Amino acid sequence: MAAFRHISDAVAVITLSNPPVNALSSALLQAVHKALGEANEDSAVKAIVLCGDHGKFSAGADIREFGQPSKKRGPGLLLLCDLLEGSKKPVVAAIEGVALGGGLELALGCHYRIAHVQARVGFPEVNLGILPAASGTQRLPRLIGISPALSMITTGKFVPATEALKLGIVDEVVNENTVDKAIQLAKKVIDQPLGSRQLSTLPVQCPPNAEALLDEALVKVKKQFRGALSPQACIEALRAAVRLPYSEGIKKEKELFDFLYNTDQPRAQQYAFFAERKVAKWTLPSGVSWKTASPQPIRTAAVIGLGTMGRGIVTSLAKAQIPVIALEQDEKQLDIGRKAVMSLLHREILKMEQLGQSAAASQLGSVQFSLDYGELRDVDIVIEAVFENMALKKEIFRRLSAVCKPEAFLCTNTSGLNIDEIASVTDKPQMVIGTHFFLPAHTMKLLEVVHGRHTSSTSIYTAMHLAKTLGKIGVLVGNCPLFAGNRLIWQYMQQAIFLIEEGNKLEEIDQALEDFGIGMGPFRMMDLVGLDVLWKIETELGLMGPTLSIETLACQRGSKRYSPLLDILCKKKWFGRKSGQGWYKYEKSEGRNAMSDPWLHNFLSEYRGIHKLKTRFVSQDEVIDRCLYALINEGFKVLEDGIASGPEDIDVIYNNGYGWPKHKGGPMYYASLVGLPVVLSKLEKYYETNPDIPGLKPSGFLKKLVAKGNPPLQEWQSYLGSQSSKL
Ligand code: HSC
Ligand code: NAD
Repeated sequence: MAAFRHISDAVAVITLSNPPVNALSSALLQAVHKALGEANEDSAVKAIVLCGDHGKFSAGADIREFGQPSKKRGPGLLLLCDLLEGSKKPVVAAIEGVALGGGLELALGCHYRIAHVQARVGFPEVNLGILPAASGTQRLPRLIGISPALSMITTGKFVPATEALKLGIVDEVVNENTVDKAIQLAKKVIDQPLGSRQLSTLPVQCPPNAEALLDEALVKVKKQFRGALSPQACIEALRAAVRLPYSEGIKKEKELFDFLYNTDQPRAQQYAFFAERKVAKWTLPSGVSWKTASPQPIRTAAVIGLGTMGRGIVTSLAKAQIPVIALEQDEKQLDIGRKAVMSLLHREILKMEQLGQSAAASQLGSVQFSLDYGELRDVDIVIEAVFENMALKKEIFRRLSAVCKPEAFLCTNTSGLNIDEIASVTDKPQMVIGTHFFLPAHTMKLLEVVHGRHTSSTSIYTAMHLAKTLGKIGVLVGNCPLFAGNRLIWQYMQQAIFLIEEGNKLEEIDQALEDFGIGMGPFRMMDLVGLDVLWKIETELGLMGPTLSIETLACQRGSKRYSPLLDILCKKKWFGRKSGQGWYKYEKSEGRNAMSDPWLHNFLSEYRGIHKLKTRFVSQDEVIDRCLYALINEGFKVLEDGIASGPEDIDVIYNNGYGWPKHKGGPMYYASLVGLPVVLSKLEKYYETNPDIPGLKPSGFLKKLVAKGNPPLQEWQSYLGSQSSKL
């Protein structure tokens, strides 16, 4: 690793080099510091270019060094930014690939910035539970103004070079060799005054309503990222930029960084970052890995069923410029589906236009609507998203097997039906695979890729690669009822329903879990997913009991507790948001505003009376404990059954598909943070009082880990034999 330097016509070129992304490790910072000192002292050097090796400027501070004792660190990043800015010789940053976090801070320390047209810049620190802490929160608003800086720093979004040019972050965007262009610019500006290029000396560009903007942003992030501290700290750092001189602003930035650093949140978010990278490197017990398998190109696709999920899947494919054939069962449904897809695509076009992208519509893959299976004969992939019904899915896969070309991948979006059974009706079970999207399918980041017994490694690799193409995170899981994510969520939903039977209001349960940080409480989530969908899943999996009238409703099946409430609502055709009524009432069908339903509250009192269920006060803590520990307990069972490769996989699934708060790392990380002995003792306590709820019975694997002395999460898998893997 070196920041080597060469001189080209009076211009010293200092190159950041730390593969693969030039993360700014202590050693690299030290090397840059040295090279900069030499360049400044060398009288032959009149200007300096700072660039990165391997086609990237820098992905920022080396996250792997976070948490290491600071005395190990050499010259800090902040000092280096100041030295760059204070250089008497002009410094030009040549940005290729990415300039993120500390990388962008270095570039802002430079006097000029040139970016390659495909480069991206940004401050993603907020996603790691911290803030740009080497002057980013103070220099950026001085360059581009408070409002765009606020948006960039609180969202962590990557800004493409062309947008960065419009915002004024870079001075020039080029399509050729960026370093050569930077050298040309450096020569041009030799001996020119640098005062106006030293960002720390400039005033912050501030509209008169800056404080109000910051207040508004604070309210928004508190609501959107409940409990997450870094977005709030980012805003306070920007407030310091508005109110204080640069040097005081820097002190505040450091103070906020130190505050965040002493909480659990950065560690949780950094864990989540590396968990995503680990999951991307899936391996099968057979030795097949992302390194040895190869994906097939997906040039055309088809989606069958344009309901809640299918329409989002079509949109997602079109966004990735993949032409799609969208198929329905009859004219009426096709018409409904067409309107829904067109409306989603229209929204995408508007979003792209707002980002200044020209000819937005032409950047989407074409969508052709059809009722004819014959049209699917040449597509590379088919994704089935019809009702959750095994007989129907089999009928469709039989037809696909007959119609599609032999190399076509046949995917099902089933929420939890047996992939092997679906594959069994085809003559190419190796091409059948689960691609489990999450609602809304065009925006949710997760794709659970479900591996059947006969699924080929090429099919797996292609599905995992498709996830990337769609801008999603693919997580490979094994085949079992409900797969990984839904197995956990089912236990959580069950607890929530039992708790309302015991006396809680569903509004209180949603509130408690949303206060914990989960994006949407269980009842609001069920209403969004569609109670009919849940009902069909439960019916197919034999989890639903017979429901007759309120007097004959059983809240017990054999020795197990059972709630008929979902069945009751579905029999009334109360399917949630889509029908305007579910656990909550909505102002209209597809409405978003969940309102309490007095009928349900009255019904529940009557129901408790008939079944002699004692209404009791359930504390918010018990609500959270029972719902979350039941979910986590199932996570240990999923690991024990070999359905997921490790706790990181479950956490990535929850962070990206189920609205788990990222600042809490994921449910398995949360369990490790709370401590496995605590998780076990709580489960034991709740199971003792509810012996008819098997979901509360502590998993054997959890008990084993506690007996082994509560090992760190990264070691859990070593306590399972590889023979348990279903992957
Ligand atoms: C920061 O910069 C804080 C500053 O404000 C300074 C604070 C100073 C504090 C002073 C206190 C007073 N570090 O994702 P990929 C690895 S915070 C270490 O698969 P892609 C990654 O783990 C940082 N390693 O590739 C993987 O390694 P593996 C802000 C990093 O092409 C490999 O690189 N920056 C790393 O899909 C390839 O990564 C960010 O948050 C890093 N910074 O995406 C950027 N970045 O092969 C985070 C990556 O061993 N990075 N690695 O598994 C990214 O978003 C993506 O990695 C890229 C590349 C878009 C860069
Ligand atoms: P939905 O009821 O909203 O839509 C199903 C669609 O399939 C309907 O438009 C229907 O007309 C169509 N269809 C039925 N039979 C068909 C046939 N023979 N040919 C073509 N189209 C046909 O259901 P959904 O919520 O979109 O769920 C679809 C699948 O996705 C299910 O397997 C479900 O379990 C799964 N899933 C749902 C969610 C969710 O949150 N709703 C999430 C993940 C997975």
